Amino acid sequence: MAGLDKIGTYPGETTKAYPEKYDIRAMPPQPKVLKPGQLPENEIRKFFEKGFLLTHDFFHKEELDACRRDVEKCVDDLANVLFKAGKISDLHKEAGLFERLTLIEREYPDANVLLHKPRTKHYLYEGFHNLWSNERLLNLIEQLIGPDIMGNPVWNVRPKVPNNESLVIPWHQDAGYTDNELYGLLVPTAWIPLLDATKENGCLEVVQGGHRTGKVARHVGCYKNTWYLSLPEDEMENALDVNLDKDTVLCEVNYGGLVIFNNMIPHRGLENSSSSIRWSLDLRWMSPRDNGGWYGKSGVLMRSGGRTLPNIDWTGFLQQNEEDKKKEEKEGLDMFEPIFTSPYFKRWQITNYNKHVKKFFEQEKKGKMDV
Ligand SMILES: O=C(O)CCC(=O)C(=O)O
Ligand SMILES: [Fe+2]
Repeated sequence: MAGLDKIGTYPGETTKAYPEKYDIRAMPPQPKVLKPGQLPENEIRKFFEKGFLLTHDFFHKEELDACRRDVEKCVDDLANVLFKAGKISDLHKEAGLFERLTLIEREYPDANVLLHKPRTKHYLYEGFHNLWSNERLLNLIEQLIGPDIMGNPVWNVRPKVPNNESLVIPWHQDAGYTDNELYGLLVPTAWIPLLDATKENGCLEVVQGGHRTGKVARHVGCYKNTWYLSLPEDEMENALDVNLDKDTVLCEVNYGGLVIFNNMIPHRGLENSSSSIRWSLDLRWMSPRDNGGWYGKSGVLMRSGGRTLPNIDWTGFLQQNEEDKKKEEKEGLDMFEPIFTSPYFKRWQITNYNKHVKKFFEQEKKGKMDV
């Protein structure tokens, strides 16, 4: 992890910079005739110049409605698991998608964390994988990374429950979460809200142009009571040559639209001060050439030579989660505890030892003693 390029005390730090992997030099040849879902070259250029693009009215209603139904299933799955374990006394079946988890959390605070933990993680239901490999969406991603496309193993269904501080995601670059070897690998993310995303309900904010130095700035862990890294504002301005007053862009986007951003651009998810849960999906892709992944986890091949595979190997892809489940069990971790741990905690300075960080290092110590 820490190579010769290491400059400071923390493995995530590096003097290497990869501007050419993210700026206009990285733009693949653009098609003369646009396929469905593809955008004109001047729009695509913006992705490389500003680090993100925002498109309204991209999806058909049925495509996202299927995801809403799938999120309902994920919440139902979670409610049933909690109910069977005696953690909640009411399934709140009558509540709608935008309220149910809030009601569950009144009885079981921070139940949302369980959607990210191995044994209670949201399932990759059909609506989700259909969206991830959606033909028009892959046509657009092809304009960013070329005709061979792999799904990156980092994907999330995110609830932003109103007024829950543990769901506020501070400024960060996604690359800050991955190994240094992946810093120069372009990973576009599609951030897709399942309702109109507004400033009030906690939409995204990005710092345009923050990718142009091609550097990962110094992150610190972990923000307040979350498991998220954060990028201090002065560090961001100094290291990434941005001016927050001028470069911050609020990304309000309606149901049907999406924001696509690269893994070097600083962004954050605002607090939800509305009364509805802000559900969203974040899906990522990479080129299979790059051989990237997530701490030993590989992606899922979706498109080769511009053609979507007739049988994407979702089963093989999901099999990888079985290892995580076994590991969680073997390590004696409580599957219901709303604590999330991850190897990226080791990569940066820890300035706030909250429950997530403490548990991680406790486990590390235990693991070393068991060897
Ligand atoms: O959904 C959010 O609030 C932030 C999401 C984010 O940081 C990401 O998808 O990379
Ligand atoms: Fe992010």
